[in-house]
Amino acid sequence: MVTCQRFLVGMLLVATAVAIVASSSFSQTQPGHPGVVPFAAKTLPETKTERNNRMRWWREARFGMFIHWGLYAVPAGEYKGKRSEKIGEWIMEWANIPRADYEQFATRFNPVKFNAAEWVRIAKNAGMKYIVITSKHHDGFSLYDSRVSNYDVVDATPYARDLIKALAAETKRQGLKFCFYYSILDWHHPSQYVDAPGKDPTAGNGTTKMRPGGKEEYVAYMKDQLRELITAYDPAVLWFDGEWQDWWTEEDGQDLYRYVRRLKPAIIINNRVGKGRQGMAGMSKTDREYSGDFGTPEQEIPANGLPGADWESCMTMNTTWGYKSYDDKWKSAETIIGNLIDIASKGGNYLLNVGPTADGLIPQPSVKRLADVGKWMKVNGQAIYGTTASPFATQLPFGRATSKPGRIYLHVFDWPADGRLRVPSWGKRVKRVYLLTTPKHDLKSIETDDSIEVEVPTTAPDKVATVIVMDLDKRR
Ligand code: JFZ
Repeated sequence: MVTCQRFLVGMLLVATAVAIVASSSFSQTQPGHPGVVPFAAKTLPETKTERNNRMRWWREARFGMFIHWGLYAVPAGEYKGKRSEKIGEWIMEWANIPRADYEQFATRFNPVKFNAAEWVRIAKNAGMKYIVITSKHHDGFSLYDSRVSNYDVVDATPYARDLIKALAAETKRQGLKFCFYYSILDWHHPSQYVDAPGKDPTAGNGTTKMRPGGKEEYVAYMKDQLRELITAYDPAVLWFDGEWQDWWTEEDGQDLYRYVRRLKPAIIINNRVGKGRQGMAGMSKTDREYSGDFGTPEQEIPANGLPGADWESCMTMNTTWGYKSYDDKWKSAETIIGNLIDIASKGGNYLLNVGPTADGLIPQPSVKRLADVGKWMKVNGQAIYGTTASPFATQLPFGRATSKPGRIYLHVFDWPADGRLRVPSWGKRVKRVYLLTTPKHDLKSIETDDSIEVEVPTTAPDKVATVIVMDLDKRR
């Protein structure tokens, strides 16, 4: 009796899978598409020096722009009058939108106001050194001209032009690094379906199931897309996501890591390619070797520095990654500057997000705050770029610190009312102390047995964070 039932369940599953495949009018061509360049079999292991050379630009950059853009900007957080506190790019999940209905948004995605030069100018002017844009998010829609899918901006939208091509060229023209976000979870690919109570099997969901034999096809599809993304747009970072599926393993992650690094040995890949990441804290577990070059805390900043670890905290400017017309919970420019300083003082990078509208504009509240951050970075950038973590064992009561060889930058948030800044000794002798903005004017300082007292102006030169430089006595 049991066997018959199991057979019936099996048949039902296959039937469902077949139904799902048929449900989407958009086909996914088979892997091995003609015209894709052959695979370069280059050995991977790299020396510490080679790794340091590969990671150098990224470690020195410290500040990047994340761009979540796609079909979800069309409903902008509302579906059939239904709104949600949930993140906008997950509308296919929380509004339980079947694949065939969600695809209709493509017919309304026409970003005629998109201006690649303006977007890159906004990032560059804010002091950002690299841009990471969603080439394909969980909804499976490709924001570039994919030759292995016609569910993309060129074949499926009235815009019908390759957005990514324009942005990649402009990013490089203005001297920033161009990078991609790519989701392993794919709510559109016929290999995956949803088996959750009350959910349409073709809607979005935190987890999907893989139909029998679907994984090989899907991995080949991903590899085809990643090859065309790398060979056509030459990204400096691959920022994977959606890896928390039970059908995705660390071995899959290691294989994909090797595949991508062999296509472009200098590329940098985050730890969401494999299974190492521990939730929102984002750093990789240590019970074994996990694939990926850097940890990815999300919407949070580690309490303390992570010496020797490469990590990057990604964060929204309001409470959504993808555009929602009604999300106005914007962080202040002061908070964003404080986060950047806090993250740099702990040896990390800050990947700050914008969610453009469907007609191609970065929301004005984001533009305004990024311009304000840029004003601070124009004056104080040297205290962020190319710095390493604070040398102080404990958190400074008045702010944070960043380091360079022979120099400490103090970032003072809470200015001493008595005009005396007390810096705990940390074993180094200070040669000179001065405001970053007045390098020729020394500030008086006296060393006590456990601190250095610096005489500072009565009012804070910068109301957000004033940088004081301490040049160290190299002799000891
Ligand atoms: C993921 C995406 O789902 C989200 O849409 C956005 O792209 C963000 C940058 O990354 O968000 C996550 C990822 C992991 C968890 C929660 C949200 N998690 O581990 O709980």
